[in-house]
Amino acid sequence: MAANLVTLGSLKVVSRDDLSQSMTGCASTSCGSSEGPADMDPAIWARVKDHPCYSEEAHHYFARMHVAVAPACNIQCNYCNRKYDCSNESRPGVVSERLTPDQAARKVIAVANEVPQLSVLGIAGPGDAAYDWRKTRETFRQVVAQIPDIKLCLSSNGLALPDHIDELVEMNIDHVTLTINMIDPEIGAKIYPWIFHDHQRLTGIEAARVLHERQMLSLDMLVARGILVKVNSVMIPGINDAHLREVNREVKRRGAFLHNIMPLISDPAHGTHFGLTGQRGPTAAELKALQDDCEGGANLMRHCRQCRADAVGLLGEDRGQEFTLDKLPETVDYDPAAREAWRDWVAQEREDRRAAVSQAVQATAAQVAPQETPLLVAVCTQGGGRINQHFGHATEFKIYEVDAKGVRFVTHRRADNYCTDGAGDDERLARVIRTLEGVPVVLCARIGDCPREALAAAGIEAIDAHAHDYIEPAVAAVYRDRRALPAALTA
Ligand code: CLF
Ligand code: SF4
Repeated sequence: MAANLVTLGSLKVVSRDDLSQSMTGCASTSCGSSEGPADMDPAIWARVKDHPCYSEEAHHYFARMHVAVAPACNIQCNYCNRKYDCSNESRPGVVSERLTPDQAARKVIAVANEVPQLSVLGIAGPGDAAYDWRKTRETFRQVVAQIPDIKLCLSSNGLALPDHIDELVEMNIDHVTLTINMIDPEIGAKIYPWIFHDHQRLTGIEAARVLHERQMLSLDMLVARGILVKVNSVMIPGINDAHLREVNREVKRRGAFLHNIMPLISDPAHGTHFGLTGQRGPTAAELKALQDDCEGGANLMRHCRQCRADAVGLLGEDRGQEFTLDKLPETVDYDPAAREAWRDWVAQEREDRRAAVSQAVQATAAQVAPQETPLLVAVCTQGGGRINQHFGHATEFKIYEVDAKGVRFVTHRRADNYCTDGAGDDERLARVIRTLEGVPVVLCARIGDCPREALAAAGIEAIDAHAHDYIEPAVAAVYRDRRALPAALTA
C-alpha cells in the first residue's frame, strides 16, 4: 500500500507502512484485551470474530445493516411506538422507510458494494422478525443467493420464534437476539399490556406468563441447536432493574452467549406508554452499576448502540440516509472484491494489534503497582481500533478503564460534535464537557487550542500525541505516565 492513508469505504485507515512506524512509536505502550481468540473456544471465536455485536473487538472493524422488512408485531411493549418518519432518532423500532424483501435485497447488495466493512445482515423489525416471518425469510433467501458469506442475524421477542426454529437452522441463521425483560410474569405485566398468541389476545399476568414461557422455550431450542443467542434486556428503573440480575443468572444457566442490558429510552415526544406516563430511564451510573453487578454471570455486551431498525454501518455511525430507496440503482450486481480486501486487511491488522496489546500489558504490569486506582479515558475514533478522529468531529466517545490488569472498554457516551462547518460551537463544547464528566483524559487525533484549554479548565486533559495509534496501547501508555512507579523501584 503506497499511500499513507488507505480508503476503504468511508473509513480512512493508516497504511501498513505507517503502521510499522506507529508501532515502533508505541511498541512500549499498551493495553488490555477485549474478548478475542485467547478468551474463548476457537470454534466460537470463528463464528463471532466478524460480528460487531457479538464481539467487542469486531465492532472496531465490521459493520451491520438492518433492513426494515418486518413491521408486524405480536406483542405490545410499553416502551415501543413504531414510527416511520423520523430519520433523526436512533432507537429500536424507528425507521425511515419500510421495504419489501425485493427492495431490501437490492439495498443490501448496494451497501455491500459500498461498505466493505459489512459483515452482518440483521432483521430487527421495526416489528418482530420471527412474527413477520415470511418477509424475513424471503429477504434472507434473496440476499444469501447473492452474498453467501454474509452473516444472518435476527432479533425477536421470542413469542413466535419456536414455530420457525427448523427453518432458522436450515437457513444457517447463526445469531439470534431475544429480548427478555423478565422471568417473573408479575413484573412482565407492568411491561407488556397485551400479546397476541395462538389466535387470541391475552392481557395482564396471563399474557406475561405465556410470553415468558415462550421466551424460555425459544432460548432452550436455539441453544440446543447450537445457535448463538444474545439476550437483550431493557433496564426500567423501579420495574425490572433489580430483577435483571435474576434474568442474567437464568439466561446464563440456559446457555445464552451474551447479555445486553440496555437503558430504557423514554421521552414523551416518542409517544410510548412509558414516555407519556413519566417512566424514567436509568442514568449512566445506574446502568453501569447494574452491569458491574452482573459480572460473573452471563457475559455482558457493553457496546450496544440501540440501533434503528434500518441502521447501516459501523456501530455508532448510521449511513442509512446514503442508501434510501430513491438513491438505489434499479439493478445492482454484487462485487465481492472490496469486502474480501477488507477482511484480508483486518486479519493482518488484528495480528499487529494483538502483538502491541501483549507488549503493553506486560509493560504496564511491570511498571504500575497492582493496587493503583483505575483511570477512565475517553477516545475519539471512527473505527479500525485506532485513535483516528479529531476531537471536534466526535459524536460519541468510547470510554475505557485502565489499571495494572489491562485496558477494558466500559461504554460509549454520545455528544454533539463540537465543530460544525469548520467552526467550534461553545454551547456544544459545554455539553461535551458535561458528557465527559468523571473522565479526566480524552485521546484524539487532533484538537485546537480553544477546546483544549476549555477541557483543561474543566479538569480534562486532551492528548493528541497518540494520533492513529491503537487505542488500548495508547490508553495504557497514558496510565503508565500517570501511575508508573519510580524506575528505581521497578529495577
Ligand atoms: Fe442487528 Fe441485533 Fe443482529 Fe446486531 S444490532 S439484529 S445483534 S446485527 Fe447490536 Fe444494534 Fe445493539 Fe442490536 S448494537 S441494538 S445489539
Ligand atoms: Fe415494539 Fe419490538 Fe416490543 Fe414489538 S417486540 S412492541 S416491535 S419493542
